[in-house]
Amino acid sequence: MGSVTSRGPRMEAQVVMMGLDSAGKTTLLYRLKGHQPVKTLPTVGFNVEPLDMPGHVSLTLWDVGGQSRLRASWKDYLEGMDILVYVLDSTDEARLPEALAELAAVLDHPHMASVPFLVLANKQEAPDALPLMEIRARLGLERFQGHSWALQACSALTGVGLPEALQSLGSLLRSRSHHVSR
Ligand code: G3D
Repeated sequence: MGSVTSRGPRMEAQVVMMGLDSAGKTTLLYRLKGHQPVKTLPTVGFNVEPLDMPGHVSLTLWDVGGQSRLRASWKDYLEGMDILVYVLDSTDEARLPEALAELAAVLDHPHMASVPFLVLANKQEAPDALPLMEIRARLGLERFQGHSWALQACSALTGVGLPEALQSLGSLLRSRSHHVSR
C-alpha cells in the first residue's frame, strides 16, 4: 500500500458517501460490509460505519441523506474528508442533471478542494440502466479540474463492480496519502 502503510500498520481515512435519495447508498454500505442486502429506509441524517479495507486501511463511511431538506447540511460533513464517494442511480435518467448539480456543488465547497472522488454508477444490472459511457458523457467529469477521480459501474444488489470500486478507492486514497495521516 505504498506510503499509506509505511506510516503505520493501520491508517484512518474519512470517506464521505453521498448521492441523491434512493441512489443505493445504504445498500452499498451493507454490501461493502459483507452483509446481505437489507430492506432499507430513507436515510435520515447519516450513518457512520467502520469498514475494513484490504491493506489495513480503516474507513468511515458517512451516508448522508439526499432528501432536499437535508442537502443544505451536506457541507457540515465535508471538513476533514479524505475522499468522496458519490453514488448515482444509473436507472434514474430523469434526475441525472440534479445528481450532477449536487456533485458539482459539493466539489465546489472549499473543504473539498483537491479531495479525490469516486463516482459509482450503481444499479448497472438493471435492464434500464444507462450504460457507463453514456453516464460518463452526461456527467462531463473532465470538468472537475484539480481533483483526482474515478468512475466505476457497479450493482449493490449483485455485488458486481464492488471489488473494483474498493480498488479505485484505495488508489485514490494513496494519491492523497500525505493527507490521510493526520
Ligand atoms: P439510499 O440509501 O441512497 O437512499 P437505498 O438508497 O440503499 O435505500 O436503495 C434505494 C432502492 O434502490 C432500494 O429499493 C434498493 O434495494 C435499490 N437498490 C440499491 N442498489 C441497487 C442496485 O444495485 N440495483 C437495483 N436494481 N436496485 C438497487 P427499494 O425497493 O427497497 O426502495
